[in-house]
Amino acid sequence: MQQSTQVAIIGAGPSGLLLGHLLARAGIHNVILERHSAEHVLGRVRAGILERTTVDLLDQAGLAERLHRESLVHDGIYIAFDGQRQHIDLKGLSGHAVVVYGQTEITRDLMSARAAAGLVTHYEASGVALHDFQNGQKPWLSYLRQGKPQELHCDFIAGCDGFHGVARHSVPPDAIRTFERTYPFGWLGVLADTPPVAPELVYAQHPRGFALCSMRSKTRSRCYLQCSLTDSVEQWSDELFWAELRSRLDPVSAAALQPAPSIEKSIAPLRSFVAEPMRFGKLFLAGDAAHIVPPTGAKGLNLAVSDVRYLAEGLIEHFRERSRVGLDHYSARALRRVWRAERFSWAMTRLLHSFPDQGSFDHKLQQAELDYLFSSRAAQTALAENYVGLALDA
Ligand code: RFL
Ligand code: PHB
Repeated sequence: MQQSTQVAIIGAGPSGLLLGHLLARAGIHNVILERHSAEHVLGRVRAGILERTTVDLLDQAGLAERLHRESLVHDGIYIAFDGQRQHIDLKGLSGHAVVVYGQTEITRDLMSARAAAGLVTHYEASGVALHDFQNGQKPWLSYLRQGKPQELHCDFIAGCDGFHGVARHSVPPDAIRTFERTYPFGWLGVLADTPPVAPELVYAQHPRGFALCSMRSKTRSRCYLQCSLTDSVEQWSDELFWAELRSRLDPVSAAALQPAPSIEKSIAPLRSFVAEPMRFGKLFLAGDAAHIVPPTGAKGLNLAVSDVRYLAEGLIEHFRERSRVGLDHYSARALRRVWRAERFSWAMTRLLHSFPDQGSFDHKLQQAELDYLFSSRAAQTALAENYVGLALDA
């Protein structure tokens, strides 16, 4: 079967769904192709922290009604180190707070808005392949639905298909440059119905490894432990997880920890990755398809949202005014913000994790950096400004 649309979007994660929503609001027809089922997409537990720029955009797009009802506003975070817990007053230092609202909930809100507007998402679309996006012709996608071959013809393709997606891999190797750092550890995450150990997130540096106590609500915690890349989820019983978490926290946080059965448990490797540019003719990459940050800075989803905002602006300008300016600037504009978030995410990762190959000098520097952070308002301000999210380019 052959279909056509103005913008064909690959991937129904937050990037693809949000782009589809912003375009549809501007009267631009779009179709999303997603490899997995809607249930599978909703079952992935991921991000939890939203920057104000993300909340503002969701607000402007009419998507934040439930978010305002159910999210938690956090004016600060804690950093635990050497038996102490230091409060970083994000709001006091930067003027802004962050919002706790799970990626699952944003995805659910976006899916409901898309269904209510009658917009088309083809779930379980397999074998998506990209054609004619670089040669000045009209691009199109081929794929299979229930085993039957399909074609989707379009003016532009948006590759919102995450790090392992097909879009970036379809670009000829000589047209793309990639920058990557992998880390010699992963994060083991547990979701459980137990009250958070503190009213705000606790990031802990400890000789046994990094730990993070985050949350989804006042009764549901999301906690992470730095783990070995060779660890498997089966090796980590709930008892072992909570005991290890307790051992890495400061005494005040540890005393508040109430172990509970896990609802979800998963391991994610940590990676820094950027692909340049983010445009190839009529193909645009957005979100994790173009870049990955280690989760320590809570930036991945927020970057996906800022990419989508820039891309939607460019596409809307193109279809309304026949102007190429926004699309021509998309890649450079998005990458500027991406690299600043890459820097911050790398710095937070380096500051808070134990690196197996770290020598005694590096270890001392890490301790000195935390000591400086605990005692300097300027250092805390720099952290706060980045954590709450840098302003978007005009
Ligand atoms: P996604 O969410 O990976 O969605 C991509 C979608 O594309 C589909 N797909 C395909 N569809 C069709 N054909 C193909 N060939 C396809 N290949 C893939 C996939 O099935 C999927 O549905 O990318 P997107 O939309 O760019 O969104 C990015 C975010 O998901 C990601 O950056 C964040 O989750 C990162 N992240 C965090 N970000 C934050 O801003 N704040 C946080 O607090 C935060 N915490 C985290 C995180 C990521 C984590 N993990 C698991 C890596 C915590 C963790 C543990
Ligand atoms: C989360 O709640 O999942 C979360 C919060 C902060 C991070 C990473 C993950 O830095």
